[in-house]
Amino acid sequence: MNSERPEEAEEPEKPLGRDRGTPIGRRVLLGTLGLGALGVVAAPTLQRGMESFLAGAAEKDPTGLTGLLPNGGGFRYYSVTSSVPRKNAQNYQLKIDGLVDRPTTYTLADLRAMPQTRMVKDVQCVTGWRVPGTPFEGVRLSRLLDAAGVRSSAGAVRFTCFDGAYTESLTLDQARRADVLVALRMQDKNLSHSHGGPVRLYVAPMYFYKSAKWLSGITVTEDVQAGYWENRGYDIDAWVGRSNGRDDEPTS
Ligand SMILES: Nc1nc2c(c(=O)[nH]1)N[C@H]1C(S)=C(S)[C@@H](COP(=O)(O)O)O[C@H]1N2
Ligand SMILES: [Mo]
Repeated sequence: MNSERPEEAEEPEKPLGRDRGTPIGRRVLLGTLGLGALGVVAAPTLQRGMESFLAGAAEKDPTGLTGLLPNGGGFRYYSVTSSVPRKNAQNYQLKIDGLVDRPTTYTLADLRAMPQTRMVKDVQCVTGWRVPGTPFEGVRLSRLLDAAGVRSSAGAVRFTCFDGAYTESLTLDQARRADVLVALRMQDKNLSHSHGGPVRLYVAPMYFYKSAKWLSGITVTEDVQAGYWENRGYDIDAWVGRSNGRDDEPTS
């Protein structure tokens, strides 16, 4: 039987500003507004603290709904694991192996000493949010592949992360594009832990799930292997505007 007084009649939902189209439960809405007030109080002086607080909350929210909280830049923080170890210049390592002549392990200092490429493009997540004109800076992946000496039998590259769970991959042709970086900086700052620092992948022309955070391994392989989200339904060739049934404006 139908309830005579459905809850909605008493509590009409309000649209949530920049996320009008997102279906969002009342409890989450109220939580968001509460944190919004906190943000207004805390943001001017505690932006960094707020960022890590939000990142911590996001890490415990597999739905990604904490991404709707105000975060000063339009980004949402995603992690598929509940916690991620912190790495810095003292203990960070990036290992390149697989079908290469010269397997190599780079420190952060090694990567910083290489020629850096900076580009400014929109970021597009497959769930719909887009952040305009975001600077990324780092070493071209093609340079690292050339230095390692890719063997002729190779056809793809697989990426692993020190969160211990996330994976991605690209064909060798995609990986060698000039707009694919092993990024050390984002928004003209060293990559923060929440954004995948100290080093993340940046695949400018593809949906942001390709840009693996907390990058720790690059393995040259024969064939493309589906990554974490691709095993859960996302397209392997993730061109912005030409995949995942979406028609967003291309980013690169
Ligand atoms: N290691 C790792 N990388 C990741 C993810 C993740 O959960 N873990 N999420 C992906 C997705 S779906 C997006 S939209 C972006 C989010 O990046 P951000 O947290 O810096 O906004 O990271 C991508 N790379
Ligand atoms: Mo995403």
